[in-house]
Amino acid sequence: MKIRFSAEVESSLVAGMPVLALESTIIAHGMPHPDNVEFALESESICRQQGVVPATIAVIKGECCVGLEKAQIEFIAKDASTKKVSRRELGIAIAKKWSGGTTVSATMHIAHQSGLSVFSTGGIGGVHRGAEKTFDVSQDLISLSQIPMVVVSAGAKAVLDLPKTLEALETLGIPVLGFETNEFPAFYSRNSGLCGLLRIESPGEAAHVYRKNIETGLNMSTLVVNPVPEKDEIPDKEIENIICGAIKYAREKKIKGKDLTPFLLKEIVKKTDGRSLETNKALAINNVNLGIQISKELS
Ligand code: PSU
Ligand code: MN
Repeated sequence: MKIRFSAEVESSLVAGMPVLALESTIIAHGMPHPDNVEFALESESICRQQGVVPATIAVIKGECCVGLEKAQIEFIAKDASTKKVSRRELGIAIAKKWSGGTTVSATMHIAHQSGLSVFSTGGIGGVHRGAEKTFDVSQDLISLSQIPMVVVSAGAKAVLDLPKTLEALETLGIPVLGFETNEFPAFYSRNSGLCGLLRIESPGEAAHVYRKNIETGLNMSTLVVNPVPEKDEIPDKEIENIICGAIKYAREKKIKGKDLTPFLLKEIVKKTDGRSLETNKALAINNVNLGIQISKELS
């Protein structure tokens, strides 16, 4: 596979230094401009401060890029033609010379092909509410079951059906480790009421389980779920009504498929007067911090 590496990422990979993969749909379609640029640059600078090279991944004019220049981040964050590229659109995006933010599924593919093993995102995609009628289940779950990495997320996005998502993770054979918790976090909130995860206390434990999976010849990811910090969370009870309202509005407007998640996130930002955006940034940064520590353990 043809990959364009930034000089920084390339030299770190050659030297065996820790590199953390970061996705770009969260930048292009998950947050408004200019917050998205600030978030992306902050994520990268936190990595560098702690001695880990950030590898933000995106497709730019048909090229799979691993490690972006500031101007490239600004381009995908701002340009209205930026697509949402999941793994099924990867070949199309390259053939058609598209530019796009890569979702968790596409980012994992490119990251793994590049030799990266740790990836931090905000919240993974999963089983949508009403999936028994719509069949809307994120490709993220399939990629997690097929690509061996450590993926750090604040659970699955709260707009989803979390119990069904957790069941699907089990069916697909994806181990879910709770960082300092045994409860599946609910993205904006720390709690979902879904307990019984294996609780880990350190980044080293995540690295250890990942290594054992690899040794066992298993190709699925190790999903580390990391609750949003308490000071940044929007408790379940406060956000649930807003989420239900946003889903209802999306149904009225017949928003579906890949447009649904970005629509819901945007709607929730509006209805919380921007508070959900602050929470989204905080949980994603929290995941970057944990990803940094795990990538150091593994390098
Ligand atoms: N985490 C966030 N914001 C996002 C996403 C994750 O905090 O926008 C993106 C990821 O790229 C994920 C995608 O892969 O949302 C899920 O989209 P879908 O539900 O269409 O599979
Ligand atoms: Mn979908």
